[in-house]
Amino acid sequence: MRGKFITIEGTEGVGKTTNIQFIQNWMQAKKLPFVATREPGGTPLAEQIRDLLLSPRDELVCDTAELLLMFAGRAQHLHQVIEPSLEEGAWVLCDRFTDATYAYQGAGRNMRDDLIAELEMIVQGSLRPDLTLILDIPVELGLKRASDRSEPDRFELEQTEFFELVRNGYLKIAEQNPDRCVVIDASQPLADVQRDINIALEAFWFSSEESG
Ligand code: Z5A
Repeated sequence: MRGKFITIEGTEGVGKTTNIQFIQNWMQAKKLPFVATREPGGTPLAEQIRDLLLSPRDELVCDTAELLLMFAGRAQHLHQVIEPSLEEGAWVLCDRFTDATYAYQGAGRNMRDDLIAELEMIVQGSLRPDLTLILDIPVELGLKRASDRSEPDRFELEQTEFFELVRNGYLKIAEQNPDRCVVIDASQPLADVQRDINIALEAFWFSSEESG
């Protein structure tokens, strides 16, 4: 049976990396074969594209180049990792996917949704995540958490207003895709965030089992 595709999303410092380990533990407890991966990245070529995208640089990266690089990495990642894993029956847990493109390049950089949708169709066909957990947090709190942890990358050098647009972009995606997306209040203490993630995973598991 084909595996399930789960993505985790949110603005900077929401706790994706922290909670991915928790989700992996949940999958292990269910004895599910799974692959954990990330975007941009996930293959040697796509990781090189990630470096190009995230390294701060003097040259201004134009919005179209940024968008195309995101989808170039995604095409390779899908071809080499995501599609074959799902096909073999593994669950795929991905740290960010195309919702990030709608949120960052679409809402954040003001690129047209129909243009992103066209690239999405070319690169993914009909493939969409089965479940998306959107960790939501006030922007200032996320930026503080991220800056306490590491040096800023090219995206983290953006202004607060940019991340407000991105956050609203994610909330709009959740509103438009209520069957696929679950918004988790990530400003809570970690134990409460993980309780809510567990509820979302169990509900998804139950409905997947029901539908065979
Ligand atoms: N991007 C894009 O523009 N378009 C696209 O299509 C895609 C991506 C796919 C790389 O993403 C960049 O690519 C990203 C968008 C862009 N922008 N940036 N930067 P990334 O996912 O690799 O990088 P990130 O968003 O910066 O993730 P992050 O900084 O690694 O944050 P995180 O994983 O969500 O957070 P964390 O490391 O788990 O937690 C941050 C700190 O908070 C850490 O010290 C934790 O211990 C702490 N933490 C976590 N949860 C809690 C709670 N509940 N309470 C207290 N403290 C907590």
